[in-house]
Amino acid sequence: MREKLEGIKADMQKKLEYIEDLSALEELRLRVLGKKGELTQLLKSLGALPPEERPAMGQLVNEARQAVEALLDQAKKSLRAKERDLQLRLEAIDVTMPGKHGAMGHKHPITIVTDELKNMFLGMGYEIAEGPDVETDYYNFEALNIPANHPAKDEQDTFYVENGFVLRTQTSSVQIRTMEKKKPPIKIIAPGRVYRSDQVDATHSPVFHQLEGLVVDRGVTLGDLKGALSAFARELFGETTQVRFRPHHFPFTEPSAEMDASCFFCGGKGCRVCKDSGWIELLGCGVVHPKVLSMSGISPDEYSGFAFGMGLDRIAMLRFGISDLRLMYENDVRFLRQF
Ligand code: 2NM
Repeated sequence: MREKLEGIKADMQKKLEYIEDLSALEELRLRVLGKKGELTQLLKSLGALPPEERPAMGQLVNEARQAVEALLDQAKKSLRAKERDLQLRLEAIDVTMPGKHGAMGHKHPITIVTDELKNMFLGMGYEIAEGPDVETDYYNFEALNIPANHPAKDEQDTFYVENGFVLRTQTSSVQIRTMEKKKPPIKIIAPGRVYRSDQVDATHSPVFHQLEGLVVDRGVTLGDLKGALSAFARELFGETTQVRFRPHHFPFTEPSAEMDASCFFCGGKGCRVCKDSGWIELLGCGVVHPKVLSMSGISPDEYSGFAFGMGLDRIAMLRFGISDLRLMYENDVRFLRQF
């Protein structure tokens, strides 16, 4: 009996050396201490001994049982610790590993320029106004004092949608809508897409972008227009920029002008950017026609205003040295990635 017990203990100690996980340990425990385990069987067999031998043997078996349980306990603790170590190692995060970089998009050059100009005008106290791309004939032409027989209304220039709607040919319609809704003082810019039925080439596209501005208040003069727009030109092209105004004609302004800025590239000496003229044509402008004010419900006797409009595509091309407008609408990533 004594030998058997020693044998069980020794066997257990040997097996424990090879056990690597908790489930194998449990298997071993059942084999020794389970209902049909070796020790349990031994304990049962005590009944067959003569009564005087039973207490001593019983004590021996119990001691062996305690020793085996202690061994199992110890093994269990060290296996648990080993498993936790492994788990911690597997779950460890190496914060020094380089991160995964998602592909970043790029802003379109027209978006960059639009954002910059918006910020310049916001800084001068303008608000940003928006309106629909699909317009009525009234807002796109009539309210701007463009008569029914005006060449701009020709189907060759304007996209007509069904039921007399048009794709707006300038963002002035946004300004008309603002004048109808709001009392002066009005000080807004309207950037956005505009549409004209143009043949595509290096400088023309049926979709392009404009930024128009409108200021209406008591006592607004041509002098205010010149001051505001030359300040804008200096912010856009630099402090030393000169401007000049050339007489022009628009149905919605009187007087009307075009404004040139001295070339930011050569400073006015003449270069390929300004085509040797020293000047860059920047925008159209004028004093809002009294008829335009009164049609939108603003009394021209009480109020006056100035307005201006510029092409954002052309400014983006100048800014980034882009020579062909078509590049801006092809969305070739090799082009877009450069901005
Ligand atoms: C331009 C040039 C000159 C203009 C006029 C108006 C309005 F709504 F007040 F009549 N909005 N924009 C205007 C004036 C636009 O673009 C070259």
